Amino acid sequence: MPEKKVFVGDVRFFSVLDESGAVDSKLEPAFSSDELKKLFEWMIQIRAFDDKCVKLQRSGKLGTYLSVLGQEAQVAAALAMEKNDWLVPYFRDNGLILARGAKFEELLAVGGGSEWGSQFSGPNILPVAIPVATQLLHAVGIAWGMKISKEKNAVLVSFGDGATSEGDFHEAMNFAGVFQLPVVFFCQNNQWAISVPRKNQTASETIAQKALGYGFSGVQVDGNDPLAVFVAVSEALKKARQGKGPTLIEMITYRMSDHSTADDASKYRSLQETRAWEKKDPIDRFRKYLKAKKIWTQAWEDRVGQTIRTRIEESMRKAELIPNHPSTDIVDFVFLESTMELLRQREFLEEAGRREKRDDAK
Ligand SMILES: Cc1ncc(C[n+]2csc(CCOP(=O)(O)OP(=O)(O)O)c2C)c(N)n1
Ligand SMILES: [Mg+2]
Repeated sequence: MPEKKVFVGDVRFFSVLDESGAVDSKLEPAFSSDELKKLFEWMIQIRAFDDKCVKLQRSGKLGTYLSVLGQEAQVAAALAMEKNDWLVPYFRDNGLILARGAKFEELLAVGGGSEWGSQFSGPNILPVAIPVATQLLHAVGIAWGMKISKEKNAVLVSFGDGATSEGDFHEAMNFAGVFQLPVVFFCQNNQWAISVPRKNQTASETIAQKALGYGFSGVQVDGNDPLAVFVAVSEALKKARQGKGPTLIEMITYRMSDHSTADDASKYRSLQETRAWEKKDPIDRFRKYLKAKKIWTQAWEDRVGQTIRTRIEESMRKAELIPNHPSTDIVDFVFLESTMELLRQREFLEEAGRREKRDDAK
């Protein structure tokens, strides 16, 4: 039987800075010194905020917290977005959300249990999705709406390597491919999904290649290189806005922290592995690059760090002013017309609230 090749795939790895901070000048984006400094500031800002959030959780002031440590180059993806684009984040995206204009106090309110914080100040940011991969379908829905209404904007949806094992991921990718939707799938492959290593997540060589199965392109990018992340996301968003369909970006990075403040990663991964990734730290690398360009000085970083710490302290007071929810919200937004059972539960919650107030007054 005669045979012919019917499909040939191609997946590239893209980086601009190497691990020592040396740049491939042909690929360097045209940033001014101020823009480069801003990018660095965003990264040290999220690292400082992250550190504070872990401490606040430890002292009982925040709920379970998921650290962004090691993944700070994600901020570059937010900086690549335009105002009218939409960001659909997951639970390890505080860097993306802040760089898109949300305030520390809003994230602190969310971390403390108030959904009012989710009305983020930045433009077009969906609330953080906690159920793994559900947000991919929301993103595709928004992108479909954009296409129908002929808007020339795009959606960036962010998720982890673990999310690629969910049906939602495949449904979203398939739909986006068939309808050529303006969406960028931004997969932060940090090598772990809680205790499940990347090699147990999928048998395919790369996550990026999964896009080929759905009829669009996938690219791997060095996720600890903020310039590479910026260039790859900018190009993919531009392509989406021009009506040329979706892209899957696999950002290769590493979760330096435990999965969350409720986890202990030393139980399932080696210190040796974590140490090897320490050498690829995105902030250290970018600092070396800025230093070589004579843009960075220790005095400047210290000054910026001090301003950030002051702003974080102020935001803790502001977060307390964001109200919490009445407990009846749990039942009030389930159905348009409530059921007898929910109404019974509502009465119970109201009575519990009244009891709490009486006890407080005593
Ligand atoms: C639908 C669903 N199943 C399970 C969980 C519990 N869970 C929370 S995070 C997580 C792993 C996510 O890994 P990954 O997608 O790689 O993101 P990362 O935490 O590494 O950033 C799991 C299984 C959940 N939140 N939602
Ligand atoms: Mg992961």
